[in-house]
Amino acid sequence: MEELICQGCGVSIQTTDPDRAGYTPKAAAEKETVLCQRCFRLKHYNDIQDVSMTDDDFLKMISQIRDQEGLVVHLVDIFDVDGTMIESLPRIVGNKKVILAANKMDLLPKSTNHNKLTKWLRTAAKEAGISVEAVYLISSVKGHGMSGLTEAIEEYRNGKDVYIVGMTNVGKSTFINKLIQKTTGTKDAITTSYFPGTTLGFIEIPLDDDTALIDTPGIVNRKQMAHYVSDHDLKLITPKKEIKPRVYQLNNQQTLYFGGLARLDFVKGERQSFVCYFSNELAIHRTKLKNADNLLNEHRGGLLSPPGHDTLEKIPELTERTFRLQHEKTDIVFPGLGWVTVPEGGITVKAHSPKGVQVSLRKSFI
Ligand SMILES: Nc1nc2c(ncn2[C@@H]2O[C@H](COP(=O)(O)OP(=O)(O)OP(=O)(O)O)[C@@H](O)[C@H]2O)c(=O)[nH]1
Ligand SMILES: [Mg+2]
Repeated sequence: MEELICQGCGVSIQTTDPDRAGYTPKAAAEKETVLCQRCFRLKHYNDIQDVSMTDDDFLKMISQIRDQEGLVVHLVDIFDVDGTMIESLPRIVGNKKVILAANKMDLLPKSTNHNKLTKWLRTAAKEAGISVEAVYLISSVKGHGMSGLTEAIEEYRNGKDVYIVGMTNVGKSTFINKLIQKTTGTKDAITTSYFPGTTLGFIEIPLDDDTALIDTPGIVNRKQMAHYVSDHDLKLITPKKEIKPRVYQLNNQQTLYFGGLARLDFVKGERQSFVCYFSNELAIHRTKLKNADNLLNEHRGGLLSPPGHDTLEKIPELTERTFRLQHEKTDIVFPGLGWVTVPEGGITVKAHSPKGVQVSLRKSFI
């Protein structure tokens, strides 16, 4: 019998063990369009079932691409470039031509300078050990930038297969769905969700008689905030609309709390503005540095949430790191949560984030 693949997530279908990935009741497996039970539940109830696949299982699957010919489209999430650019990508997928596409552009302010951002991304890719043929800025949800990217794919694929590769949750499946919708009119062909780790196997979308566009499972990055927060909190910290930057004029010895998930202390330097790019729904609180510890102890899970009261236990303790900002326009990045742009240099800040989610600095990209 030919192996059946779930059309939603690419997992191999099995009808014997409800607790294992790919389970489908026998009757459902005989239908024309086969969907595993997990995809069915995600689609209809937005409810995610855990699967017993390790991070290594995912990585091994992606590594199968190494021996194939084709073009790689590396999708990153523009809201979390640091957490989604794959270090040394060629080591995983082999030496192939790579197009870099930064997805979720609809989240950045409309005034964002695209030329500057494209250059910034090219440099970031180079620093990550990836040499790219071209860089595209897209929004898979809105469809922005898609035609330029599809033309480039056609040009660079040289009549070969195309692999859409990226960390979990960057929008690979959403991107392919948009392409399918544009060509056939069918909506939401593949399963997508805001949970990381949705796609479990390769899903081939034929391009012509011999070649295909292939959706792949995401690579897991444990440094992402998404792995430490509850489903409810993940929904809240994930921006859905264009981010409205929130600007705070701070004196030194003042602190900003981003919910109760992260914190930035202005330790030393002249009064200046801190421009915050986070989900519009995430509450930001300003307090005096000397009161900051108390505030957290008393109000974490309440005024300072997320984390919600019931999910406090899940989040690791906040750990701190001190940075001296030398240059103008630096972003202090809380991976997966957002960033704070400091327009002028010459100040000292202390950034707090859950243990495992490491704060970093970058040259501002907006
Ligand atoms: N704002 C915004 N959200 C997007 C965009 N593209 C995808 N998303 C959202 O990002 C989340 C993840 O999308 P998926 O398409 O499932 O991501 P994936 O890369 O296939 O994830 P895995 O299969 O887990 O590796 C979903 O909540 C999508 O709605 C976009 O262009 N803009
Ligand atoms: Mg997917």
